Amino acid sequence: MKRRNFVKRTALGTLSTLIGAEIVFGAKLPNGYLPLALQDPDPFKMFNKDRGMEVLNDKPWNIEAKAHLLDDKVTPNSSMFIRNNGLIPENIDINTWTLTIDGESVKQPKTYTLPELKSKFQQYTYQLTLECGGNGRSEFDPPAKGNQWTIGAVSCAEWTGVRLRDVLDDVGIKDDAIYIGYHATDVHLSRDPKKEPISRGAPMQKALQDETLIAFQMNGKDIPLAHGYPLRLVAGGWPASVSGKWVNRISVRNVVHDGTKMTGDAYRVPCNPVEPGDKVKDEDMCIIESMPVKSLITYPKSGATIGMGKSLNIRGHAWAGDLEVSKLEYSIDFGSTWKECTLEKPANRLAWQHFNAKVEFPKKGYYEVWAKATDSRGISQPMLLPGWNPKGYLNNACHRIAIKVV
Ligand SMILES: Nc1nc2c(c(=O)[nH]1)N[C@H]1C(S)=C(S)[C@@H](COP(=O)(O)O)O[C@H]1N2
Ligand SMILES: [Mo]
Repeated sequence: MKRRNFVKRTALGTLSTLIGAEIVFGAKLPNGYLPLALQDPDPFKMFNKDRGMEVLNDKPWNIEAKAHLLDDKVTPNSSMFIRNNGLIPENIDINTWTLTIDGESVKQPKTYTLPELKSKFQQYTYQLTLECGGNGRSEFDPPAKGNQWTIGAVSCAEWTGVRLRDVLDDVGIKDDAIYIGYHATDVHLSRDPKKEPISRGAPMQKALQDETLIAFQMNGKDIPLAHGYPLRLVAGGWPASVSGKWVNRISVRNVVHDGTKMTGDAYRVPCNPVEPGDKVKDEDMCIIESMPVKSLITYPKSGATIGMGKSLNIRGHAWAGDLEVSKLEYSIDFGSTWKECTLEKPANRLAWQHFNAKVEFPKKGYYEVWAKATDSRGISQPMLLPGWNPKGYLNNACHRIAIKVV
């Protein structure tokens, strides 16, 4: 009896420690009951995500969409993938939040509050495609370590903010500036405050583009916490890792930014093709810049059934990094012949483009619809896997859906 009480009290003490507060009525806790505060969080509720999304990792949170969940022209928060390298910052106070612009190549560092940023500079709104460099990683062989993204690590939301260029102009940049690098308030998985989960950037030419924003709104509202509240860099068309979330400092560098995940195999690929599985020398690795041409069939959902004699209206989106998509084709015979889809112009530069087509099937049976986009330089998506690379980046193979005609 005595011993049981002792055990119970110790367990209660442990629970209180885990929660970080005394459990006031702890003595009344039903036997075996786990306080809500310690129950596994429901990521779909926590992040307002569609329950059809796929959780790839919970430490840190990495969640991807499915093709049919990306059917909207502008991606809503509910189907936007989450890619975190560290822990989401807690207790953000927008009243004390600042953005500092510093680095070797600023004349004088300068710090802005959120109201200053919003009032001092003109605001712009753009639809911007953000695709994780590792989207499609799951297909590479030999496999690459990291989150096994299939096709859902891409989004095109509407971002509102100020131009990074206008802010850099206001600060004053020296002639030797070649790169910017961001710093943010998310926490390294080790919780070591000296380590950054990620600190990437882009050459000045990308930093100074009209569409490169320091954003404070997504789809007309405050940016959701998981996507960078209250301030985020958004550089559409480049690996989304350039678009720093929870940004509080941007350094203007006179060298290629050397922050966390700028070096080694991170967001770098062999400058020239290699054999699958090859070891690649550090000096033969190049930083990923503009993303390759790609497309996604978002309607219907793969596996759909259609009655014989009916035509099928397919639709989806296509994007091509810094470039425009100039042609979209589909095939129902595994790539032997292709027909053209109707392709819309982008809402603005770096927004994905919508396509649709009316597909007819010759007889009952199993089909696959493949989609292939071509960029403004005439470069098309590969039908199957593109070049292998150590970390499984840049898989822009044609998207395919299965259709049964009955
Ligand atoms: N501060 C910070 N910014 C970040 C990341 C991060 O872990 N921390 N992940 C990057 C990566 S790798 C991607 S693909 C995108 C994902 O953006 P999303 O979660 O809003 O879809 O954010 C980028 N910005
Ligand atoms: Mo990413």
